[in-house]
Amino acid sequence: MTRYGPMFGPDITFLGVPRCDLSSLADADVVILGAPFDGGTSHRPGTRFGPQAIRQACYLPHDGSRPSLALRVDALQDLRVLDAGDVEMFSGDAARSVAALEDAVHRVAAAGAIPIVLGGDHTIAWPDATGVARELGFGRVSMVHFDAHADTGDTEFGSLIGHGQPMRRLIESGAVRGDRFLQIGLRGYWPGPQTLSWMAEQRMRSYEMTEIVARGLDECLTEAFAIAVDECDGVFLSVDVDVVDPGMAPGTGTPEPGGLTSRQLLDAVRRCCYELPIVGVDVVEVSPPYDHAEITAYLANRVVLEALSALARRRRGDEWNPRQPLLDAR
Ligand SMILES: [Mn+2]
Repeated sequence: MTRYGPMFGPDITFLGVPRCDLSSLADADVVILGAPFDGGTSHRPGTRFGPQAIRQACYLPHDGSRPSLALRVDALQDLRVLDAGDVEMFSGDAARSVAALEDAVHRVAAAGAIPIVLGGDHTIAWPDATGVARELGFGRVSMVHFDAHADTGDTEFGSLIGHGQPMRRLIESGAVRGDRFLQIGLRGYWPGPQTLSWMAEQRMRSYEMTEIVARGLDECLTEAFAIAVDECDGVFLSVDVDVVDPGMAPGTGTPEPGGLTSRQLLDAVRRCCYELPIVGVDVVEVSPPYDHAEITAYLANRVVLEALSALARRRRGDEWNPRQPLLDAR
């Protein structure tokens, strides 16, 4: 099998990391996949252009090197990070698109590498986490899900496939246990009582922004992490960029005021990938046509880098001290 090309735009890789195809992943630690899909959006589209925007949004050379000042690792060098290009996802055929993505993610997981999927609308979390669970076992992978919205709707416009429904599909199929589903950053005016009752029946744990503000994000994360690792072998991290306040992430399809700051999201992603046994990541809902000054694309690029850097630091094995000064003569 040859490498996926770019579905749209020039054939670039994430910050210049080496290309790969899915038939030769033997030495890969992390494989980046593009999921250029917006056929599941309920409102503003544009996320089909997300993967390319996330790959390129950076002011430094695309040289496959990014030394993290905070974590003292160069994830793109310390880990074998490869970019497989974009899975072909025709937004007019959601069923075929999600099947193709699930197979691609499964191939990465079966090779022992961590898939990092660049969305795409949030529909893709369903095939992403399913593809990993097919390898590690249904019910063996928990979910940490950053989002303004629960994404647990039953149907939308009469369809089971869409960006408001992936989390319900994952729980219904048994890929992810409802009681190992941790949602961070919910707010606003959706869903209604019926869906909330269904979520309660599944014993999902959802941290609404008011609780996060009252208790502090760190305390909520610590509590969520303990649930995520209980009786599970790995954790899937799904980051919907709309968890961040639209003032700091305007380029998205369903903006909801009053979210996390970009700093909070970056720190939270770092904690997830440093403290948890992460087996897959997706970063979704970046819609470049609605972005301004690439604010949202830059944030998503840094979310991916923060995840990679924390994975590299976790793999190095020595303890990380967040209070250590940058310029330490020792
Ligand atoms: Mn979402």
